[in-house]
Amino acid sequence: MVVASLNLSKTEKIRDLEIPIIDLSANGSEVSELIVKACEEFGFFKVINHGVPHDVIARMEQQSYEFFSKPASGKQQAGPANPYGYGCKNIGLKGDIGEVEYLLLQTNPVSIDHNSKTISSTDPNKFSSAVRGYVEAVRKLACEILELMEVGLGSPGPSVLSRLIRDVECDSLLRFNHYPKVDDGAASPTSIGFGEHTDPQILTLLRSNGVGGLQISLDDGVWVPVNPHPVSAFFINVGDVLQVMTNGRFLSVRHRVMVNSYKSRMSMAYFTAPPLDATISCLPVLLTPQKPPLYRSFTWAEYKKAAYSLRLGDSRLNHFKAR
Ligand code: GA4
Repeated sequence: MVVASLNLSKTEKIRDLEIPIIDLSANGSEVSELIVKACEEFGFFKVINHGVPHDVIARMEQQSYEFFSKPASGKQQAGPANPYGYGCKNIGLKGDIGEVEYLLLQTNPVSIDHNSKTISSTDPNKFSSAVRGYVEAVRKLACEILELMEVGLGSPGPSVLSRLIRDVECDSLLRFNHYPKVDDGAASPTSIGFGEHTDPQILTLLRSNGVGGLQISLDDGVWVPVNPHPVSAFFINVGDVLQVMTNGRFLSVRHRVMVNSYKSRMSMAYFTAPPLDATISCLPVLLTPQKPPLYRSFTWAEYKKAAYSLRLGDSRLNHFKAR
């Protein structure tokens, strides 16, 4: 266990900054431009008027709340997170830890139904129907954002990115996190819930319960707190695969979650990933003789294997640079 990583450096800088808010009900071409700009500048933005029905979110949040309210023995029935299942403090397979408990699920219908039986033995159908409804709605939102993004990038023809995550074989994941509030006396108020990292996938769609803690890293170690949004919003971040597919134009943003001593944070993250055998390479529209590919092509399975063989905070993309 690497406990040292829980302490923050005293020299660390925190800065407040307006995170871009994108209203998806606004005019299409303007929205496309704003999405591209946010992905280039921050690799991070919020969306409002996103079309995910309130009751779909509320049902999913309720199920998550009920799961984390169970005694430890009940939660452990969901199986250890290696890598999918219930995890408490241990993150990944290489000894990272954080002040978090979580449930990590694959999102294909067969896995959802199978896992629901151990996650909610009293009412598995209620759990699986909430997950199915939520996944369907957030995947639709992810496709919409990816399509707008490709229009903004000037990519001709049907969207390559949304096709990858619509595939029945896609490897997208759903993660529920519970960051219990820390006892004032027992831990410092700057404890790490989830250490700094980038997401390996294409795009992440995140919701939280209105308790802060998420921070994004801009450059040179400056951290920006992402405050909860007053109206229903999703936080969107660019993952490693999207950085590769845009030839480094979009930033896979480093982020982390801090815990506090006044209120528990709950969040739900949907990670959109391609099928395991999909080849990841730069979108043709972004390749020019002046801008050759920064990364070599690889399959998602290859990338995922590398991710699980490294530590949470390691930079995986360095291993995939073109020669
Ligand atoms: C970060 C993004 C997702 O939460 C996740 C994480 C995964 C895990 O918690 O099992 C990883 C982490 C994440 C990146 C590197 C590897 C894998 C822990 C870890 C040390 C589910 C994912 O896909 O990658």
